[in-house]
Amino acid sequence: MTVMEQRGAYRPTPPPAWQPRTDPAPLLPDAEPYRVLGTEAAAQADPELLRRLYAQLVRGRRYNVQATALTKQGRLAVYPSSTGQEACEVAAALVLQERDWLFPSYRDTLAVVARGVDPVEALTLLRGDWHTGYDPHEHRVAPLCTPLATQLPHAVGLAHAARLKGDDVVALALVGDGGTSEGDFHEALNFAAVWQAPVVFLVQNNGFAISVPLAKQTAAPSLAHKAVGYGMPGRLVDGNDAAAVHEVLADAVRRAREGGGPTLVEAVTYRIDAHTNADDATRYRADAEVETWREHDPIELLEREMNARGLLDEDTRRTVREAAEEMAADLRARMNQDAVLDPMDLFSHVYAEPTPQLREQQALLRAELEAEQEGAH
Ligand SMILES: Cc1ncc(C[n+]2csc(CCOP(=O)(O)OP(=O)(O)O)c2C)c(N)n1
Ligand SMILES: [Mg+2]
Repeated sequence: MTVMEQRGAYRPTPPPAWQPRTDPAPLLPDAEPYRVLGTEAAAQADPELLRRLYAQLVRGRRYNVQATALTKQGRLAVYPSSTGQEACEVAAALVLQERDWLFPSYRDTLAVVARGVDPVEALTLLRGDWHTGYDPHEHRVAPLCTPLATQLPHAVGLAHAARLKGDDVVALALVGDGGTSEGDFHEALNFAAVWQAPVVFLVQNNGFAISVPLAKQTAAPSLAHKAVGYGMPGRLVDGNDAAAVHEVLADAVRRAREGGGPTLVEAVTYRIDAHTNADDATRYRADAEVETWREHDPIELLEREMNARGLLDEDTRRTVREAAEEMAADLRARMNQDAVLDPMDLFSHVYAEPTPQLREQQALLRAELEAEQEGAH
């Protein structure tokens, strides 16, 4: 049923954001990114959560390495690695309830897999085989979005619709620092704040939009400050501190669920690998900068904390490593099988009713394929 058909039920009450705001102070982000690991706050972190985060971080890094290797073997067309950003990916997946929705960008395969999507299906699009590759409804994960920031208005629309229907659903949308310069970012945040939609925006500020550094992307004091202009809180967090990202996102998700409206979270992190396997990052950034960030590695930060609290013995470490290796071996084996594809699928799902041009192209391709078949006999 469309919204128009259920017009009787479509009676949104004016949301609280329609009250004029006078004090921007509560919306402002902290001056420094929030940290948990290595601080006094770490003592409060739940050991079980730290163990889950750790297992997923290790698995995620192994996934990035394996997927990158598959591009070199010609098994994967392109892979935007999130090595260095695993804490954001994993925290975003673990913070949601089953009924919530995740809206990823092309760099967020790890979040998608950590939410339960099959590791091979999550690569279908990047392999160039088929549309999304997985059923978005199965795990409530929207398609990996290649056009920058378009996933944000989708997330707001879904969250707003869920709220109108009375469904207890929060949408979490991921976007990069470069994506914050898109019109879709503005439209999504403005709409979400005015309507107090239950949505959380997580900006992974990894320092670059391909070769464009953050300093050329924005003149704002931080990306989190952008929240204030829309009338929602902005939070700044260390994006390599899995416990901190999880805590900040958990607060934002809770707030959204309780009707408090959207939050913009900026996670300060770094893209250790090149933009994709097709990019040469040495052309626009110095190795020394990469090395500095390697010393602030999300897995090592968590390991250090867990060691200090006696939460990581050699057995646990081995079990986690072995599980990651098993996942990688399975990914390798299945990605090495040739996909069986029907070239005519190119025309499926383009429009509900194919246009005359599409029909014409479809007929042309069919004729060519038939001629090829005949030639083969
Ligand atoms: C609308 C749109 N414009 C341009 C591009 C080309 N493009 C692909 S990735 C990228 C950089 C995005 O950087 P950022 O948002 O920081 O994300 P990151 O790749 O760092 O995760 C650009 C410009 C695109 N995919 N979509
Ligand atoms: Mg970026």
